[in-house]
Amino acid sequence: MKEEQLSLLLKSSSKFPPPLGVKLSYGTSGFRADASILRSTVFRVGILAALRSFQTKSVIGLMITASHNVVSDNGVKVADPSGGMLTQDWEPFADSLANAADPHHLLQLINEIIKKENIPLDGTRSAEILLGRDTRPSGESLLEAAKEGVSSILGANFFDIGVVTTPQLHWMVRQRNLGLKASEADYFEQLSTSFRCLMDLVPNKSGMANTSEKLILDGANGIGGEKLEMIKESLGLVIEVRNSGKGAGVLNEKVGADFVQKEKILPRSFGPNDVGFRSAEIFAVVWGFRGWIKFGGGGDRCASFDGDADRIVYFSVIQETGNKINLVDGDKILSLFALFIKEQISILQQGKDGKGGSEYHARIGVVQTAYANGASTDYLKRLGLEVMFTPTGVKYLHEQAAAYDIGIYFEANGHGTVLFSEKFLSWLEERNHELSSVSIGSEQQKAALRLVAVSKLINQAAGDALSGLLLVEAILQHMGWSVNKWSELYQDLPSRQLKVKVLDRKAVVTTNAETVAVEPPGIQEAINAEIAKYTQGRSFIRPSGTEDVVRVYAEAPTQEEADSLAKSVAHLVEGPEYLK
Ligand code: 16G
Ligand code: MG
Repeated sequence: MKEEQLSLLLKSSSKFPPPLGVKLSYGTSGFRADASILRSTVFRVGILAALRSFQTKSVIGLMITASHNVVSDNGVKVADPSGGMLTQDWEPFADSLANAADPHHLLQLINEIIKKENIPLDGTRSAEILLGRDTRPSGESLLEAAKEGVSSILGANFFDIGVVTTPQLHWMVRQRNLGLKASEADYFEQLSTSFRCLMDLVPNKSGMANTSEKLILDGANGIGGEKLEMIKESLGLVIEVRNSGKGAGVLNEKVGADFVQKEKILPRSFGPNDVGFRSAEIFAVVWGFRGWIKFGGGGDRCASFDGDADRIVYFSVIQETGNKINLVDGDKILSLFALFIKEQISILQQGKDGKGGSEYHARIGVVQTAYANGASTDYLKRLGLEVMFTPTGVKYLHEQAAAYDIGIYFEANGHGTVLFSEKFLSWLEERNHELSSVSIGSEQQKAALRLVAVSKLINQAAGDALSGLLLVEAILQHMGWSVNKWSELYQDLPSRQLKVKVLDRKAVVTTNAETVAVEPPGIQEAINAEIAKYTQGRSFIRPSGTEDVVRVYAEAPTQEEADSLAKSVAHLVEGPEYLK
């Protein structure tokens, strides 16, 4: 390392002493903690991002967010050249840099990374880091720390893209590295163009009555609502944004996708009045007809984003019960996407009619985690789809989905997207070309155009609530479905999630996509014995990647059984026998 570089690093890092007595770890989605202790961490992640950019000779992203956590928390994570999450090989570097006790130790670690990864810090290259942040008040000062971190590596430059959703940052990194347009205006343009293309291809517009009414968005008082407001005019949809973050509401406080999915109740600013008139049934005597008349078949469609808009769930309001909702979670979004895509692929395949259509057997894969409701997995298998399971965390699902021609992944909590392989997209383009010369406007060509539009609408870099919402909206229009009709694709099995505070969550070690606990010894046998008390019960435990707790999940034929199974498994975790 050159003298100039050395003294620059020593000087800047002495301004960011690490918090005393705290050990930070780069978890499922980067570092997260109370914002007051994160300045040194963000500074050091700035250094890490610069090193990664030099090593990969690509643009790297750095996002300051704590997603759905309380507003006083913050966090930081790195986006790799593909726009995906930081490669797992580099996570240990993140951990070691974040926990270095002083500037000299930090310098030594940086040197080790440079040697190990063969990073050319010889001043002949430059590096570029895109910096984004969510709406947290602590974001501004942490951004300054990130800037200092990046700038303390000679030749590294940052570009501040401002307050954005996490998926926007991922998208921009990907676009930049592909040499494509990458501004926010380009992002909006791509979303609205591909959305309108799908709307133009809706087959039977008269079937749209149920879905043409208002969509109400709960923006979690974060950034997503504001971004949706910015493009909604260009979409031709009627959208009302609540909890946009501009009013008095607090970020993620009793609002947002995480709250709605876990609590299964209405977020703030929503109430029984949000049951649309269309869902009403009235008893009528009209022209000799006597009976209940059902209007439409669904209340207003509501959707919730999380604070940084990489999660989305839908719901509708159940009038009779005050704050209860009919939750349409990530599993159902996944099922809707899978159904639509499979339908388009079958139409395309029918088109191999000897008119020059080239054969291609597109491999569609669906990726879920152990949290996926068992009913959704059954449904997807009934559709004839290949379903794979990975541990919790976007990086695992994303990696698995990328192995298919079309990989559809979602966590029940609303994180997910659809990935298209380059090979499949080139074939699709070719097929589209062939079809336009032999049967323009045919069903096959429309199916090809729809799939191309989906690949442009849905974020290829990361799960994106905004693009996910637009794809749901387009498919509902295509099907002529209300949110309730969509929800009837299958009936969720009752489930319960609990969390247990333990001394050391790492004492729980799992395998088989987190469905089996291999440590502490004996606990899985005890869980199995509890499960055996129920017909068709399912339960697992796993250490949280974001909180100091062990999570418990249980599913059973009735809510009472799911509750009691979860409770007895939580007891095992709490009890002295295994974890204390
Ligand atoms: C993070 C993950 C999410 C996962 C959740 C689980 C990303 C971008 N986010 O929010 O995928 O479902 O953690 O949290 O990877 P837990 O480990 O605390 O249960
Ligand atoms: Mg999030």
